[in-house]
Amino acid sequence: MELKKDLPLVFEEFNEQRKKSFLRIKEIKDQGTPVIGVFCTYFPQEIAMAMGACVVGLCSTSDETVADAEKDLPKNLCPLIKSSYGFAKTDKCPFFYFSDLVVGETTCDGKKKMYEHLAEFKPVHVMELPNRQSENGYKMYRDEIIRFKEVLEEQFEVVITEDQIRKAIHQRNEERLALKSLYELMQMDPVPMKGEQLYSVLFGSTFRFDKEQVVKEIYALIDRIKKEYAEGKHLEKMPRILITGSPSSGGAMKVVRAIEDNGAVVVAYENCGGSKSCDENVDENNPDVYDALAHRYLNIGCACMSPNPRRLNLMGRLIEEYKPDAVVEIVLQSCHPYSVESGKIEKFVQDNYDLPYMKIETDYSTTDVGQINTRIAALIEMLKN
Ligand code: BJ8
Repeated sequence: MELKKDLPLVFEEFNEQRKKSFLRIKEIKDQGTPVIGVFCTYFPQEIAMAMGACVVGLCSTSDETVADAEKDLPKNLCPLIKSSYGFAKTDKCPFFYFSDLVVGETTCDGKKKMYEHLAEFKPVHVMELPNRQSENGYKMYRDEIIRFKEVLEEQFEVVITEDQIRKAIHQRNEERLALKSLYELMQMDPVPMKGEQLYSVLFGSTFRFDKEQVVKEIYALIDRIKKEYAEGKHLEKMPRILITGSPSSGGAMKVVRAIEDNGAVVVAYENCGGSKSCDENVDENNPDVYDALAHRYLNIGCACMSPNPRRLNLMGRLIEEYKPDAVVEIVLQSCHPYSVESGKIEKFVQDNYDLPYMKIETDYSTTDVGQINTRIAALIEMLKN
């Protein structure tokens, strides 16, 4: 990253990263590097990284291919699942196209069943994810991680050593630490950047394959932001919002835009893509790398876990650290795990922190932008008074 560039331009470049990587992935493939396509934050990336593979996120977030997906899948299915399947089926996503292996996890029912359709035209491996963070669950996921390593070894005719896994763990930890240091800047009041700008870096960095370089760029960005902040270059004081719920990338970012267009700022993302992805690192002191990975990943507080106390723990900590004035939950349509859990979340933030809570159920279309805008505007008006 050139330090001469204006900060908005740096954010814009991260924002464009997914598209830019469409070309890069072909080069990577042409060089003979295996490409592993993934769907979920529970995926232990370090195992694939240990054999030098390139890991790409396949969750699609536009409604462009939803109609194609609905020929095979029911209409009342979560848009993330339909969009992802639609891009795979129509060969419109280069990441799908170049993936040698697609890896899914047994998270929500919709995704699980979609993988069966996907396996008809793509090599798919599904990791069995326990639904409970119990001792048995951790043991089971540890075994499952080893099984996945063996699948890679067999398919790509390689040996993956524990030393290689340890190096990958360190590299991913460094990346998570850098991203966490960036989003922690939002604890400042007033904030140094918009929540949408922050998200462009969090999301864009997942499509950067030069991991060491991206870590350097993120720290350079943090230094720049701190320097400019000290010079008084920051946003005005405004109502602070914490986002939770289903992943908010792509089409669902309309909620974040509505918040920021109406004079508030998103200070924290509890959901995947934000703190769920970066909050915890893998324990590098654990001599059993598989156990360390199983604990780090199974600790994620996704609504697919039942019960799911870790989501509340993280949410409570974020509320204390980021001091939001309200919590907005994005629930993708037909996302039953987050929709059913939303009542608990509302009660948790109201009873423990006396914060207003708003649930927004949406998809990737633009049909509800006006309605979302009206509801968010009313919430922010209330916060300002
Ligand atoms: S760890 S949030 S990435 S499962 S939105 S497909 S849950 S019906 S994306 Fe997720 Fe992993 Fe959990 Fe994160 Fe199903 Fe809901 Fe759709 Fe979802």
